[in-house]
Amino acid sequence: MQCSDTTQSHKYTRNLVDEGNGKFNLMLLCWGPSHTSTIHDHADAHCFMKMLAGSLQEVRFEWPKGEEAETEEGMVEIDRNVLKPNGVCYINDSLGLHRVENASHSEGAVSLHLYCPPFSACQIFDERTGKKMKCPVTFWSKFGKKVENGPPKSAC
Ligand code: 2CO
Ligand code: FE2
Repeated sequence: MQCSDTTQSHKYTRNLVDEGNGKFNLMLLCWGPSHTSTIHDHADAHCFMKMLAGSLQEVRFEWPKGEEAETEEGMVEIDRNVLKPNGVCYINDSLGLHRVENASHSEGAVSLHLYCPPFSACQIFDERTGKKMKCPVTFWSKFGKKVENGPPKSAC
């Protein structure tokens, strides 16, 4: 399956593999060198992740405090994990937020993600202020076919 030409884009791509009859989304994420996600939540879903190739760093953060949480200190980092090939990781909203980054400037990475239940929007956070924004999550390809005319990239 063609995943994407990650050397031509500035953002990792999300590639839907299976919808699990509406019960989950299984997807491959393809990361070019230095690609990174924003800080995001997982819309009350379980998120299981396994590294298939390359390596990624996961940085976890606390939820900003309060409803209108804008902090002067910035968001609080709680953990940092390096995921090597075959490494697994799990997160849900009760464990905090995370940012996932390909720290390599030369190698790509591929990770397999299972979200249960599936979601089509999540919240993203500004690390400096804690301010959050809802954003849709989109697919670069579905079932091996590139999604045409869709938004090119997810904001997450
Ligand atoms: N949750 C992000 C996404 O689905 C990827 S980081 O790993 O959970 O785009
Ligand atoms: Fe995530």
